[in-house]
Amino acid sequence: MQDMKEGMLRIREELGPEAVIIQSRKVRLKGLRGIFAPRKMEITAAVESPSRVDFERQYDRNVQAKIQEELSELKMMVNRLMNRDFIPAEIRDRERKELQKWRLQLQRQEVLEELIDEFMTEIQESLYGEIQLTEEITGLILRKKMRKRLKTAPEKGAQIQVFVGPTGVGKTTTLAKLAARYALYQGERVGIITIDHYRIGAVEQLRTYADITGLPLEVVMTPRELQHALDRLSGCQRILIDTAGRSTLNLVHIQELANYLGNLPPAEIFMVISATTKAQDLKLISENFRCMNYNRLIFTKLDETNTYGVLLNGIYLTGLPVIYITTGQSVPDDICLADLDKISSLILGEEE
Ligand SMILES: Nc1nc2c(ncn2[C@@H]2O[C@H](COP(=O)(O)OP(=O)(O)O)[C@@H](O)[C@H]2O)c(=O)[nH]1
Ligand SMILES: [Mg+2]
Repeated sequence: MQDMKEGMLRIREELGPEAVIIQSRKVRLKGLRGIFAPRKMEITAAVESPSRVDFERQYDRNVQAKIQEELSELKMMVNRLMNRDFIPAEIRDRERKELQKWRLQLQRQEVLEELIDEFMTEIQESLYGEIQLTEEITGLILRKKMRKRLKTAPEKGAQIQVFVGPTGVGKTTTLAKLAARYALYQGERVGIITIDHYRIGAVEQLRTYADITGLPLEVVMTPRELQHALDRLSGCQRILIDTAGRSTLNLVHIQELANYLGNLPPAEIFMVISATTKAQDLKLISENFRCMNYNRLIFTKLDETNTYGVLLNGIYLTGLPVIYITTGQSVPDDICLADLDKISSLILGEEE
């Protein structure tokens, strides 16, 4: 080749428009001829593989789209902030009043103050400068935010189900309700174990239920006995384990009970909480019983209170789903699956 221009043309012809020059230099032809002839041009070129080129183009497009997206988000935020300044004072007052009304409603329902603050901030943020608040709109947004936090899970129905929690909350009664459901309604083979031998009359209470339903009952006094009882009941599709209610403040007793459960195969461990529990006590319960590795919640005694914040608080503090709600002393009737829409309505004061 004589010069660069000719080189470029030939490269394009042979390798296509994607070709790039990697190196060029002037060389002499070999032998005697080379000494007298003008120097020739040697060009090294290469073609990038099309897949790599495509990939880089796509990558650039993605980056551009992302930047575009972030820009429009920023624009929207600036617009909102600017609009906010134009909201007349009387409308802003109205907003404050609306939020205050809902704050009071949540306080009446004994929702934790920190959770109420979170809700109020979230409502304000989702409205910022876009629409004017009315009671209806705030209510709808609050319901949506609340619904997002409330959690349930499908009735998992693990073979082994354990009931733990403070004293007198309804562990034994709830176990009896579920045992009857499984045995009578679902026709399952059910076995019951109790590690509650501390309280006089505790075993008798369960024995009465077991006798009525004709279910085998094992009473265990040590962790090793628990293992034996599980072996004896291994033919059962369902093994329900009752535990002694322990004072929330007695960490030694709670740990003692946790030792029983340490070697248990995977199980549903229900923390049973009374709906009449005070908000501050609920914090203690959720923390002090943690060593029991409970993984689901049951709320009892909803028939004994008109404040339902405890359900929301319980889910918020433990991060766990609520599965059952109990609403009375009647075995086996007074139990149902948790209905989150209903719980939200109760907390928002929309249902009696
Ligand atoms: N009102 C009402 N009482 C309940 C409910 N569940 C249990 N109880 C009562 O609460 C008391 C204590 O129940 P128990 O099962 O012995 O509690 P445990 O100590 O946790 O085992 C008993 O009188 C039960 O009848 C409920 O959902 N509503
Ligand atoms: Mg009991």
